[in-house]
Amino acid sequence: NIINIEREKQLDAVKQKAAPPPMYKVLLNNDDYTPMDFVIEVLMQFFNMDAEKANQTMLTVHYRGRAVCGIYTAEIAETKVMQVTRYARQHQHPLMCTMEQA
Ligand code: TYC
Repeated sequence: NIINIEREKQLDAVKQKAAPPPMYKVLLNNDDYTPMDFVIEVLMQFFNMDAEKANQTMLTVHYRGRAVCGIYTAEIAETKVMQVTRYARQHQHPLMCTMEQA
């Protein structure tokens, strides 16, 4: 009956969850000039990696061309890209940090 139909609609409305936001991979790209130790430092400072994980990730970039450093919402991913790029340029390194939808 109509009462129960309306009641079910209310329950469905309460159960609705917000759609998850789109997520973005933040990547480092290889180049011939940025020192390995600088890349490791970036991975530890901006992506919260321990020394072991940072070393592995740096080597993945060095040998394979790129690696995912983290996956974030758009605003956080954009901030990582800007912070890493500013830090690399301050130190006169050409390190490229990019993002793409996960
Ligand atoms: N290829 C660089 C070198 O041999 C090291 C490097 C690693 C550079 C990762 C960038 O994202 C990078 N010194």
